[in-house]
Amino acid sequence: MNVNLIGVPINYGCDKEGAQYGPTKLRENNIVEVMKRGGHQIYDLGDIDVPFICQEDKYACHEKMKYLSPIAEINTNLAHEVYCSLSGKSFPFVIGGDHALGLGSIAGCSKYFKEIAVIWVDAHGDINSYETSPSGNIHGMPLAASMGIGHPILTNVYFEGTKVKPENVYIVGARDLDQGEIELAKKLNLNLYTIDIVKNRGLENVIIEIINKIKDSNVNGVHLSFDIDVLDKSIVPGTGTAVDNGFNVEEGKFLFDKFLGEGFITSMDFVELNPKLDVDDRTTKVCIEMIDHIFKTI
Ligand code: 4U7
Ligand code: MN
Ligand code: MN
Ligand code: MN
Repeated sequence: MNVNLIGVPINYGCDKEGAQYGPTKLRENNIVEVMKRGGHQIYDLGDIDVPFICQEDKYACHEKMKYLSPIAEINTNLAHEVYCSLSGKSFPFVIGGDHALGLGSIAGCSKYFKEIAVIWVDAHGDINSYETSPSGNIHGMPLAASMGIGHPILTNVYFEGTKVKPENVYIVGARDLDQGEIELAKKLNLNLYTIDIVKNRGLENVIIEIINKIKDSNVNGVHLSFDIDVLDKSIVPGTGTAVDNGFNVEEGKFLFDKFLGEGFITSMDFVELNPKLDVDDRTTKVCIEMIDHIFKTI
């Protein structure tokens, strides 16, 4: 298949030095060659422009959200690149950078397919708004904003209104949810598969349930957003908000086998590598191993 590789060298969403070097680090480690091993035509579209904003201006646009204005701008550009990729029959593979970019990916996907499902694989829910966020970091908000919850500057990125309906959102592997996120998940009756649920019911059973639910829904596209912090803290030292009790590499690969093997995934994010926090490039190596697996499966 044709794949468009899109880098988003952003750390404004996590407000931590290092996440912006993810795309460069992955390219230095031959991500394009690795993706080609799966027999695909890979078009590296380079990086989305990320303007420099000084630390002093982080709250310039909103007192409870850091770097709101540049994040909205970057996501608008990303959304259009994803939309154009899909229009040109190329699979968008978006690498970060922090998870604030999920907002743009989903917006582009939504504009193209109209009705979409989102599978959010993450130790976190990323369903905060500025009212519930304990940090003000927008990488904890993209999924909420995509569902139309939060500040209008975020919810109206690329086009006005809701990008994905709550009933079409599936969160997998969560184990560090904030109080406001737990309450929102309940209120919206979200398909939330916490790590406890996954371990109780078994990863395969949970994945099969999600696949069946998606097949029974009337969506035309499925976006898979993979935050590497869903993997256990011990495996990914090079990520900004690592959490223990996570998946191992085999479980991560199994998840890709099942979801990608289904053939219904139409775009993907791969986010939150922070090379500055990494130890002996261990996390980069895990990322490359996962990406190798993804493109051999897809
Ligand atoms: B990531 C957090 F408070 N929930 O909102 C927040 F725990 O994209 C973390 O999943 C968000 O890595 C993590 O700041 C965002 C925190
Ligand atoms: Mn995330
Ligand atoms: Mn996370
Ligand atoms: Mn994180």
